[in-house]
Amino acid sequence: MSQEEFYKEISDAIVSLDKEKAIELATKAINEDMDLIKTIERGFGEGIRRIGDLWEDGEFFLPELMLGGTIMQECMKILLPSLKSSDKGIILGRIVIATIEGDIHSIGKTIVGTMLSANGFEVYDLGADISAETIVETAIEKKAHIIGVSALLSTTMFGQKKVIDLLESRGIRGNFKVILGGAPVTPSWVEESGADGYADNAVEAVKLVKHLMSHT
Ligand code: B12
Repeated sequence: MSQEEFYKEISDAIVSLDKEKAIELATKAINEDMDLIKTIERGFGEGIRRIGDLWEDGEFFLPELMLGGTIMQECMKILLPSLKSSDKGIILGRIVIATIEGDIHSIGKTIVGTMLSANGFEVYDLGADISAETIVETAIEKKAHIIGVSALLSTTMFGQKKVIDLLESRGIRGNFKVILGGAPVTPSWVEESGADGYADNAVEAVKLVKHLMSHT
């Protein structure tokens, strides 16, 4: 079976909400030493996004969206620890990452955090539904170089700007680079919100953070 067929099989297992099959394929990817980041993005990520589209088109309902999210998280529990194990123990920078208040989408943010940690960054993942105040307080406390804020809803996206506004009102905007991510985030939103950059997948997020670190 080609790699593409394998990714398609994973994506189909997620869309069919076939938990057993999805877990079997995640385990296979580990056992056969496959490219885990591609497996996540092109297999699992693709499948869960198809579920989102089906939900938007009215073909899937909330229970299916929720079940898809749960299966995805189960599979990430299998895959993400193996990404982490490639950590080489060199700290390239400190990052505080969270999904903004009012938003419980955590899967993409967790993948980005794990990839950054696997690439030598010290990552403080605060979880989802986190206030701008908590994010800023933690960044100060941990002496972070970078703050990553995720938002998956077009409504909560505005909360990303709250983090930047808060840093500005405290006179500490220059101490941190702020990066954004999540499906609704666009280059024009990054500009409008005053953030330092955004990435639409975990591989790009690592490149972005490395680039920003070289300019701190
Ligand atoms: C799974 C899912 C859920 C799960 C979340 C489970 C969990 N623990 O995360 C559940 C079922 C809980 C859920 C709930 C809801 N959801 Co939902 N959900 C999704 C879905 C299908 C997939 C999201 C996902 O995990 N994608 C896979 C990951 C790998 O991709 P990602 O999140 O985009 O992350 C990547 C990049 O964006 C980037 N990235 C992400 N974060 C960051 C951060 C930084 C700093 C950087 C640099 C990069 C970065 O890198 C990641 C890795 O590649 C999306 C559809 C979609 N197309 O996004 C809808 C979607 C986001 N949901 C939607 C909605 C409306 C809801 C609900 C409001 C539904 C409801 N009526 O209750 C609730 C929201 C509740 C709340 N208050 O938050 C809409 C949002 C519409 C909008 N534009 O506002 C979407 C787009 C579905 C749709 N097509 O309409 N959802």
